[in-house]
Amino acid sequence: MAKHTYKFCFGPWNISEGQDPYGPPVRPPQTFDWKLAQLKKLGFDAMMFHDDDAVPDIDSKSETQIRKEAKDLRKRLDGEGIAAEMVAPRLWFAPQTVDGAYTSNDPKCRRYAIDRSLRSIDIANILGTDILVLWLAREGSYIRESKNARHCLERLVEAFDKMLAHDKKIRLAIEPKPNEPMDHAYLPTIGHALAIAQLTRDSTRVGCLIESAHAILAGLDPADEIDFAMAFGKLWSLHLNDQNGLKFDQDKPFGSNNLRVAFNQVRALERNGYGQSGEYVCFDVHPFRTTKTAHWLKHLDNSRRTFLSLVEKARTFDEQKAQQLIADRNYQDLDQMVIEHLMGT
Ligand code: GLO
Ligand code: MG
Repeated sequence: MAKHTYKFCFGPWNISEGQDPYGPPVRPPQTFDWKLAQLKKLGFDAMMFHDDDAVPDIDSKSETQIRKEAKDLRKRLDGEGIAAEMVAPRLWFAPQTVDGAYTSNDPKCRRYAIDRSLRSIDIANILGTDILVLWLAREGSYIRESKNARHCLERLVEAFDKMLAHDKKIRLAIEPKPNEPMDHAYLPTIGHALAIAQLTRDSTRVGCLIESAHAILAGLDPADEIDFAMAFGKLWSLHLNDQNGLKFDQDKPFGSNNLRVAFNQVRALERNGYGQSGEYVCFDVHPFRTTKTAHWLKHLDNSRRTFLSLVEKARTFDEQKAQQLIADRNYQDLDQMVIEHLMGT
């Protein structure tokens, strides 16, 4: 098994203030500069960007202004030695995205979503990343009869094709999530993301991003999703976190809920050589709402600590002994062996 070191990142939204549908923020908002400084202090390598994290109020700005601000940001990032891991169009805030973005029933809104995505690609170019992440937040329905799912898939393909044509190098990493905010999303799993790639003008540039919590919400094991995506060479980014069952998207620290599921994700990453083509390990985690300002960055540092401990656990797992137990179909002892390995006994 090739040994290598991992590179880590998170996004400015992962230093969140604690607002939820039932209550206001509980930590004071901080500037982007402060968040960038914390990322550097924590020793992370890169930052993820929504288009409007990179260029605030993007909808009110001209293409020239957007490019100028992106260039200024690039200079700052270079100065700090921080890379941009990806750019993602935030297609779920604007009034034009109320009924979906690429799959809205209103053609004007679909046009807005595509235009904004093309601007995001321009920003990605300037920031020096070839990855556009597409979390398709509102591409689904609350009411099944409100949209024609077949047309919606065609509209998704049309939008992806426009992005692929806009820039010959850009790669689209689809981040599937089965629900929330929608009742049902059109691309709920990695299988759906990789299947729709086949309908686009360049399937080699349409891949995916796995988020642990999203796989769990789909009732799947994130480790199997990792193996599946990597069998296609299509896992271009990763949002590690944790999730306690079928609830709202919790974005808990990595390993917080189920250490064994986390261990198996790390094993899958190790056996497939994730990171060896420059991919980053991103933590899409949020502080618990109860978190005091003084402990505001713990979830990020702790997720990385857990990840690195689990890399050690994966590398020191007695594969030979495991193989013997497997050959003997003694899965009972294999199960116990994993438990004791994780407990350090
Ligand atoms: C929400 C998603 C979200 C995306 C991010 C990047 O459930 O995980 O955090 O990862 O907006 O597009
Ligand atoms: Mg995510």
